[in-house]
Amino acid sequence: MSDAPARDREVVAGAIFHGGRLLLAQRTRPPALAGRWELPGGKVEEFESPQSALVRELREELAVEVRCGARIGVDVPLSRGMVLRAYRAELVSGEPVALEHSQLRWVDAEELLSMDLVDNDRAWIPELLEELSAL
Ligand code: DCP
Repeated sequence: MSDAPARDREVVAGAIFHGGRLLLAQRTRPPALAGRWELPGGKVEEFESPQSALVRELREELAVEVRCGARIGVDVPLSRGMVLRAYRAELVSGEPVALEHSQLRWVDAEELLSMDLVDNDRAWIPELLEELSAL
């Protein structure tokens, strides 16, 4: 974990769409979030771009190579001045594996609505649903 102050730091999350489905990942930590589902991602390091951070995080967490695409959905304020932002992530190579999550699931629009998403990620449901309905 970095010692840099958290203020103004960004957390990035990737929306990977494939075959009409969206990839969700089930968190293992912290205890308050364990078992709940999210778009995979993590903190942007100091001197790192959000795009590079997303590529790095998805490589570390899912063992895939992605290309970072456009923003999707609203900025979600986190504690300590941090902000959470979702980006489209296009799979370039590899099949996602849960290296840091307890499991992964490809969901369609109906399944997305039934998943126990972390509260922050619920902010993106309208755009995610719109994309899934258009696929
Ligand atoms: N977060 C979220 N929704 C996501 C991804 C992250 O609400 N789709 C939140 C959970 C945490 C914060 O953002 O409060 C940071 O996420 P992670 O713990 O996944 O990030 P890192 O793994 O980079 O953090 P660290 O290595 O510092 O534990």
